[in-house]
Amino acid sequence: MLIRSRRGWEMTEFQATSESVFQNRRHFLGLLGGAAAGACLGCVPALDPRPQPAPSKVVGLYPATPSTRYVLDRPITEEAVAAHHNIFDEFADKHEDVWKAAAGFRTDPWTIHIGGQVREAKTLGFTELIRRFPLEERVYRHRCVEAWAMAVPWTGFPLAKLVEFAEPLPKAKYLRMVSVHRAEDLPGWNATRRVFPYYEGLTLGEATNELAFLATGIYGHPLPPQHGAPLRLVVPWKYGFKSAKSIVAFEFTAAQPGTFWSELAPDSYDFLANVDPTTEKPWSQKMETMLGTGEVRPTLPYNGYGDFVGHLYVK
Ligand SMILES: Nc1nc2c(c(=O)[nH]1)N[C@H]1C(S)=C(S)[C@@H](COP(=O)(O)O)O[C@H]1N2
Ligand SMILES: [Mo]
Repeated sequence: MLIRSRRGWEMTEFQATSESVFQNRRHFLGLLGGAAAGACLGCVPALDPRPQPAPSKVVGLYPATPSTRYVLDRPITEEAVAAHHNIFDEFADKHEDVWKAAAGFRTDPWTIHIGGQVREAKTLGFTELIRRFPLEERVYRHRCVEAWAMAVPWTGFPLAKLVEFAEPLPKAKYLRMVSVHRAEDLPGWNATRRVFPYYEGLTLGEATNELAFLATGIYGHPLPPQHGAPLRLVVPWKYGFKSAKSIVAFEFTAAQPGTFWSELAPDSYDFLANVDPTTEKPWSQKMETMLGTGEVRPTLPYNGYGDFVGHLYVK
């Protein structure tokens, strides 16, 4: 995601760079709002999406059985479109460059740490972790705060299963997730003054809601690196930036943890970041543009998932 504001300690010599990035963002949003939206987003690149070849260890897990519980109100986005328009700032700033910068990123072996307020901290390999949970396929809408949207089939398991496995202590009230921090393999790590690793958080009520999903695959095969291999969060009622990619750690906390974007730009992003058509933050969220088709649709409260999650936010 491109940056809209800088941390207080960021120095003015970087202002010019940040401003030009901001201008690009404005240009992009202009395209979304205007007649050019279809031209900009509607083109399917003639490139191969280069999914990760299925490692032998996961053979037999894909494709997983599709769930019929979650239904879409729009067509599924073409795989090549979704695979070439990504936000993964540790790799590259431009959406269309992420898949190239991420190609060949090593995701095996991959170690995951589960700790904080839990009965006993655990460290285990990705394959060992996912073998514990039956995988299923779910189609979900995805809504980025930049006002583009897509609809994709994820493969994975409910985050609630991982929470159960972690055995949180009664004082655990939040779940913090941390993305990969192998700086030497992430060409965007030092490209801005943002401080990686990327980190996100949910309340335990959100983390155990049935919609909260840990994806290991997309379009019937393991995740390619640009989508957050080998394991990423998917919380479809929230803006896309909540869905941390390439997770290496889960930490249960008593206090609300900080999150990457809410700490970078607190006036524009909040901890909850639920999709909300009535807000103007960081700009109007009233409409959204589908990737691939350029179709413009009204934004739905909770991205259309209010029946599942609305009760979490009743005051
Ligand atoms: N580690 C990490 N996770 C991330 C991001 C990121 O830059 N770094 N971008 C977020 C944003 S803003 C969005 S919209 C989604 C995009 O997911 P996709 O590229 O698979 O569509 O990933 C989210 N997860
Ligand atoms: Mo996003």
